[in-house]
Amino acid sequence: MDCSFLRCEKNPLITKDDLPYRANTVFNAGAADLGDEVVLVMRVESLSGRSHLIVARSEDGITNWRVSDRALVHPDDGDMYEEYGVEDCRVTYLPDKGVWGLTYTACHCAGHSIAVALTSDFRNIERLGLAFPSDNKNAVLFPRKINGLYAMLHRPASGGGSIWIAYSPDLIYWGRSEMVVPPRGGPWWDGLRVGAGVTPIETECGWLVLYHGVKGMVSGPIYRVGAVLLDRENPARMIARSRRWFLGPETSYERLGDVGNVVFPCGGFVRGSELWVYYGAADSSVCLATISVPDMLDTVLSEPVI
Ligand code: BMA
Repeated sequence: MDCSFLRCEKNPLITKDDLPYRANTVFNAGAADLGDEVVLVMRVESLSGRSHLIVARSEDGITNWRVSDRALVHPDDGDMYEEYGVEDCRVTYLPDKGVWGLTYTACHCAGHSIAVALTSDFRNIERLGLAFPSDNKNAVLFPRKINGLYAMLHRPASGGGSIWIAYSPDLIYWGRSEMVVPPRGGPWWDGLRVGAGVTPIETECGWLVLYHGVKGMVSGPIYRVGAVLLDRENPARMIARSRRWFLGPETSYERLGDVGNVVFPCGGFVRGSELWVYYGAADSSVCLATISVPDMLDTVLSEPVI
């Protein structure tokens, strides 16, 4: 079966020209579906070279984006672990708390760490601190507790480029670490390193998790999007993994930009049977692509774990 993402014909949805102030670029965005509007938490790289997080809202999730002129999280907010910038936010609704959990990369003079924060309105946040010391990126929270604990996928730099899982009773103290998805090595499209993207989607067959996979080329890395299926009650156990990618850089806006050949999924949600994924293209715009969840599940399930 040919199961691939369908790119939105309005792509790229948001570029730096849509911002209410001058900046270098806007890209990787977490997403929240509020029903009557879609909220994106986008990474904007300012002309200083550091990134901040800014909110955009649209009723249909495609057109008429209203971009805030005040950062949700900014390196000048006074947090010493964010003074080099904040990047690549993932957004997960936490039903037991009735708020949204944000995970983003906090950049500082000692590297990159995972910061965790809460918001109820996407206007103000409550910082919960760093989940792990550096170097660590690509964190996303599961949308419910598993066996009584919050769960988070993340990517420690010292883990060989693999996705790991950690658990917490309170979103502050994290432990019980296990490796979940290693890069496949060699010439594989996800051979060099991998990192989780969109909030895990609970299905009858397991947690469907999108991830970016990086292949190292002599000309530089190529970032593509694949999927794994994780056990519902023990998400450290991988049930299946896509052998091929579902989205790769093909269009001019994915091939060319500040960092070319990059599609980088951070945000998304399920509407009906469709998965909407907001992804950064070439570190220069925010784009949207959709895919059928049942078709994606069938494709991933037809493939053995490697
Ligand atoms: C990764 C992250 C992403 C970025 C990607 C490609 O390491 O920093 O924010 O989109 O590289 O440059």
